[in-house]
Amino acid sequence: MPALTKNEKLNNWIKETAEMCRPDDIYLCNGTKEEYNLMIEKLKASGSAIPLKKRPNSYLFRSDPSDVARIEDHTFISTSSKDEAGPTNNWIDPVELKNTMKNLYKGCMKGRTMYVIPFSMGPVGSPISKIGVEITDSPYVVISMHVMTRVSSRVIELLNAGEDFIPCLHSIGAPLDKGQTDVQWPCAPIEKKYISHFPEENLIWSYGSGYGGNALLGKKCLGLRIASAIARREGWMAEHMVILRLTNPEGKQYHIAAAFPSACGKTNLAMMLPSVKGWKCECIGDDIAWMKIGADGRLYAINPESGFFGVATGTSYDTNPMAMDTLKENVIFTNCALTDDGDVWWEGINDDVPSHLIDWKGQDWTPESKGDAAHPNARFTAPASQCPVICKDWENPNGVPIDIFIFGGRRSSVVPLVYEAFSWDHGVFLGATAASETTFANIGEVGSLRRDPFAMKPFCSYNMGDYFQHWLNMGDRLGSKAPRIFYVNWFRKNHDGRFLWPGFSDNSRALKWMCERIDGKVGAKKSAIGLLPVDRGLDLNGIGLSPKNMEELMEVDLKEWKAEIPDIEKHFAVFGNRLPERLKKQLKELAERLG
Ligand code: OXD
Ligand code: MN
Repeated sequence: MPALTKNEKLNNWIKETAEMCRPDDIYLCNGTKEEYNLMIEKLKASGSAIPLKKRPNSYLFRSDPSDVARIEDHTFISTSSKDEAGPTNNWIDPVELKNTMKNLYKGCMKGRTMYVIPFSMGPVGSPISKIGVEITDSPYVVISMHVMTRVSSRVIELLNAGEDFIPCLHSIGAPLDKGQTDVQWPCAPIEKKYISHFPEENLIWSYGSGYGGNALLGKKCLGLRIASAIARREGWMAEHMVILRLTNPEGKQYHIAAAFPSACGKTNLAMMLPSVKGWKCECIGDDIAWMKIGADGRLYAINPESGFFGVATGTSYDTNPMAMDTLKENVIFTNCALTDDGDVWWEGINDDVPSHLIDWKGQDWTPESKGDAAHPNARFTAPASQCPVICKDWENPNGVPIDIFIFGGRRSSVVPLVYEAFSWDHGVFLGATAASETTFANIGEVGSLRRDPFAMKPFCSYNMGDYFQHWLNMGDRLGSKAPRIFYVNWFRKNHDGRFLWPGFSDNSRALKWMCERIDGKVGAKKSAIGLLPVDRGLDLNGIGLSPKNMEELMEVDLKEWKAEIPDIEKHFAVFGNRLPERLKKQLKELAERLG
């Protein structure tokens, strides 16, 4: 086999992988438009890509019903000891897991092409960026990686010059016999799906799924799981956060990084059009932030991705007009419904429910049909550069200086709209105890409360007790230059089950309050749980909410909060002696404040 690159480690890995997976041929990707079109032609010919008449260069894909979301039960962190992976991860001994997976990988690419995708997470050459190489047998993954990461000949040049990379091996696990016709969405049965990470050796092995975070290995696997372990070793942060720039009427800029569990409106927040007069919001990233301390001692963030892999369901001109405008062309849609005139449709896109659709399973659908037309986790994959409010600095290799961290979750009760942490340690406590009611972005029970520290529970690839300590350590290093920390809940409901807060563009009111807090322009009142806006501190001009509504929204019910304590204790107990003393102290102080 001729060497594909001048990077010996890469050539050896390609050779070994080909010997194990036995593809019919091997293709080194360069990220060009021609290459994208070549993949699309292949995907059209196999019936996987459905061209959309209404959106130029856009295609609809339908996945296998067993392959519709991230699969946390089949996601593994394989470290030398179980304790290193910690209580929040599924652990299998690396030798055992590699043996199991090598058996699965044996001959798994027969009848298919093995694509080698060199990509950069972050602007090529940024001191915060990292290079990965994904090997995959899925042309859908190739086009998605073109959008979500930077695939280019410049990355190949860096590799040729000897730059190191993170190997990311992926197979859909569906070899083709000679003459066998392919299915629309080839993948392995659920019991054979493995999304495996070996953080001690910076290695990813994924098998059996072609969907999103299971298959586009730059995103959750490298961007968060492997990166979180590297970040801890190297003293930086890899977080599940949107990054946005807010500019006040005087032109002062604030940079905010916010962590919310999946499907809590992160993409909506990242592209928000503020309702507060004179304020501007620009998007830098909608899912992942990599942050390093700069020469001036502040924390600088980049978005390591170059596209949005957003939940389509519920996205509309009301909820996220900027996302809608991003989706006009060059988009990969997955598991949306198809209209008779060749466009995509999903629940919540508008008020017009068509009288006939083809649903995400490829079946005829009418409003009388039983199930949803689009899958609740239907997705769009779109270039970030197409977003009308993308910040001009979104690809700045130096990143943007973060002023504010926000944590939050989806809570229909208990948690008020917005409050500020008393201190860095208290803010870390808020992140470490963040909880949300579950949705469809991950497979599991919908609607139950799960503690999702820093929205990183599915993505932190080492013992989360140590991860909390890493946050405390970063705060110690940042000192007075540390971002201020806030907690929000856009989802509180009244006793009739109606949302108390309009959300979306009105969330800018909470963000404005945070900016004015850091500028010392507005006061705050101390409560048992943190610092709350004082009367009229929150700009409610023109929002039309009654004082009673606002009271309910901001209420801190000591009884309800006391009831949270045993749950937090239970949540913390899982980390045993890895739980930092400083967080135990925060819990004790909260209990004391609650009385
Ligand atoms: C995502 C997720 O897809 O967090 O971003 O599940
Ligand atoms: Mn996410």
